[in-house]
Amino acid sequence: MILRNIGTLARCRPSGGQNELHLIHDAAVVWRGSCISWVGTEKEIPKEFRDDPSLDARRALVIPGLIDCHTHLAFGGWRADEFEQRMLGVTYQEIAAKGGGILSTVRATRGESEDGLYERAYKNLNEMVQLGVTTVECKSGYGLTWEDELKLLQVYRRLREDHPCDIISTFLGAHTIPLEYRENRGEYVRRICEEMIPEVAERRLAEFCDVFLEKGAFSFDEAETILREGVACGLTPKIHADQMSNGRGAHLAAQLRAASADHLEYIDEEGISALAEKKVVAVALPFATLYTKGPPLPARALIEAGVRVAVATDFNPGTAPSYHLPMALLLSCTLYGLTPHEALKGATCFAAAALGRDDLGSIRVGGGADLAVIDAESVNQWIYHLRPNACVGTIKNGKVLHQSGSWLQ
Ligand code: DI6
Ligand code: FE
Repeated sequence: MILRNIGTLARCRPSGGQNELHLIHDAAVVWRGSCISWVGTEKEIPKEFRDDPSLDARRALVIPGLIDCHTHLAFGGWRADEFEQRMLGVTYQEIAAKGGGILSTVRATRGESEDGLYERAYKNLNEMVQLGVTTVECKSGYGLTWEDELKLLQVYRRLREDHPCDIISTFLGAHTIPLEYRENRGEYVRRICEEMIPEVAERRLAEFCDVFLEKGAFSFDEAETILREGVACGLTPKIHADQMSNGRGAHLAAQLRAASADHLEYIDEEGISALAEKKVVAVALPFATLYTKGPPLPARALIEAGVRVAVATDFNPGTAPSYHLPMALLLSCTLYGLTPHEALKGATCFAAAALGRDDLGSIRVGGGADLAVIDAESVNQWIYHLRPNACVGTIKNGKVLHQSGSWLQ
């Protein structure tokens, strides 16, 4: 298949800085099966491909299929009532201290069946596809008993089998201390380490192990214990780090050579150097900043230090109730000062890096044909306009999953 008549192609290769998108104008992409066989200008399409069937991109912008590298995709219920409270001035921590917040979603999730959670997550994924998303990282963390964590991880396993998107699972049993263990948190940490992590690893239910290192959640020492146990069992660490206070989460991520350190609104200069030195990807989550009215991530300082900054939604019912990744890209510009080009690199090949997946997130020969066709004349125009139906086509492994308008004719 040839996708021709591409106005601008953003290849987003891993080389180069945050703003280097490896653009080609008047481009074409050729794939056979699920794999890209050729990329270049339309004029140069080699003879051997010229008679392949083709799709007309109608001068659109074509980018790699977007990667949402941090979501809590499956959960029960919503928390719109808490949102109203927060707008009236009650803080996230105050709500959590009264048994709301994460614990309220834990109650709702425990009350849901695996099938119910699966159906809802599947629908949400389909809406993400319409925005150009083709790969989604999904965290457990709203079960907090082995049975309920397993239920969430099974949902992700089924999605991995049934849904055309790439689904990457993360075990987040250490999201918060469940109510039953509030007086005995050591016992919960022990259970995570001795009972849950080995089973998750053995049954290959997740690739990553994540911890919410924060006041009211897990301490530095607890996070270190849990993540080291994960490493011992073959799970790569990720950390919810320095989100609402500086808990030296970036340092721990660097020490453990985590795949990513996520949030980081309260990171300090030393933390930035630590991430840079150990090449840990920083994951910016602007919806969470927006909804909690948190301070901005020092994105410019991170980039200048040489840290790759990924951008993701953090989709969850508390601090980021949206899976609109293009809107997260816009917010990473307005809140953190990224440029649209830098933001796009953060949701493509740097997001792939946060997932340890070099095979994803860029348009190159030999890579999977994961593409989003955007009806905009440039990356700047696309992000700045935030037009609701800008994504007119989504292609995953060479198959068209979403199409709108008449670009295919
Ligand atoms: N940080 C967040 O922003 C979410 N989890 C986390 O570790 C919040 C999750 C929630 O409020 O339900
Ligand atoms: Fe999160």
